This record gives sequence, C-alpha cells and structure tokens, in this order.
Amino acid sequence: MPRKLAAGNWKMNGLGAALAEVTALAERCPSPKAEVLICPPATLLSRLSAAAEGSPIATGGQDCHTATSGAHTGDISPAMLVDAGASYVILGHSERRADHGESDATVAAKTHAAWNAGLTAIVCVGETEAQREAGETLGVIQSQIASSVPDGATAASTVIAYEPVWAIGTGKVPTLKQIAEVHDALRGQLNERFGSEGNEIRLLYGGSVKAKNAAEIFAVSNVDGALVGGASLTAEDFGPIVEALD
Ligand code: G2H
Repeated sequence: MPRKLAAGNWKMNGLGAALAEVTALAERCPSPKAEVLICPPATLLSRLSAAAEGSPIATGGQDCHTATSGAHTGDISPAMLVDAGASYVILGHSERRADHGESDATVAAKTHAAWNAGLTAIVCVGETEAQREAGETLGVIQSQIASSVPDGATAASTVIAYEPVWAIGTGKVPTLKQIAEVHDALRGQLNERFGSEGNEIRLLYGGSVKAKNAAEIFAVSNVDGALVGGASLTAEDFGPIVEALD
C-alpha cells in the first residue's frame, strides 16, 4: 500500500457521462506512485468500479449505515458498498455531520461497521470558522478523533482526513503553518493512542485543494495526501493533483 493517497470525493455530482473522467484519469496517470481513489455518488459506484477495473484507481462510498441490511429506507450498507466494488468509505464528512446530524458516536459506529465489511474508513474531522477564531481548533479536532475513531484502528483500516469546515468548497485554504500545526498534533495523538501503528495511519488534508496548491500542501509535515472535492471531478483537474504526489 503506497503511503500517499489522492482521494476524490465527488459528493452529489456526476451522471453517467462522468464515467469517462475515470478512463481519462487512468490514461493520464497509468502508474501513479500514490494510491488513487474516487468516491462517486452511490448511483455511479458499480459502473465506476467496473470502469476502473484493471487501472490503479480504487473506488469508495461517501457514507454507510451501521447495519448490513434491513428496514432503512434510502441507506446503503457497508456490504453493499463492497458488493459495488468499493474498498473505502468516507465517514463523518462535515456535510453529513451538518446535514444529517451525525455525531462522533454515529461516525464511530459506522467506522466499526465499515471495518467489519472489510472497508477502509476515511474518518473526517475539522473545525468551524468560529471554533478556529475562538482558538479551539486543536481541542475540537482531537476530541472528534478521540470519539469518532474506535479503538483498534490500523493503517489498513483507517485514514484520517482533516478538513477545516471553513475551507470546504470556499477557495479559502489554511496557511501551510496552520495545516502543519493540526497534522503534527494529530500525529502525536495517534502515536500516543495506537503506538507504532499510529505513525502509519495516513493523514489527509481536505478543503479547496487544487492543482495550484497541491504540491505545497503535500510538502507539509505529516500530510499523506488529500481528500479533494471540486477538483476531483475531472481528469484534467485531478490528474495534476495525483501527479503532485509522485
Ligand atoms: C472538502 C473537499 C472534499 P473541496 O469537503 O472532501 O471538498 O475540495 O471542494 O473543498
């Protein structure tokens, strides 16, 4: 497993025509040094997994339920994601925390369920602008990690994404120093809690990553890649970000 990870979060974007972007990305980056992942909307997951077969591109879901099956209208189980070709699932994204009231406990339960199905969970944490202005950033994030990431996390089962809520889709990006501060603190917390395994758990930065700022963000200490939204939707935009990890 390469240490670096370029993960695309398509959010609620993409109709069938978007599948061509995966083929184009695979052609543009035939042997990336980083692991490359695309998490499309659930409606595209099976087709995108099929389109990516034989390429270095892995696929993932954007959320999952805690149960394997049952009466949960509109939800998707971890087993269903696996059945559709996924190897990852994004959990606790701030948009789900805000839009669906997901708590740290919910995220932890979903993470357990994802692990049980063999998925790698990308657990998202991040502070709001008000929390940053109040000087609460590290406290908020470390508390989210403590409560959203269950005991037993390993590098194979878990990736952490630090996404400042105020940087998501806004074009605002923290300074490199601010990113380093958070990632160094998270690394310390993971080491303390998980021992040597904590050093191997990958830490992604997310929030307005673009081709033009990717290389400098990837050079920051304890940044192992990125969770990319808007700039992951096309091969033209995502390709240079993947290449910046080479
Ligand atoms: C943060 C990110 C992807 P964007 O949500 O998770 O989105 O790159 O559009 O800010």
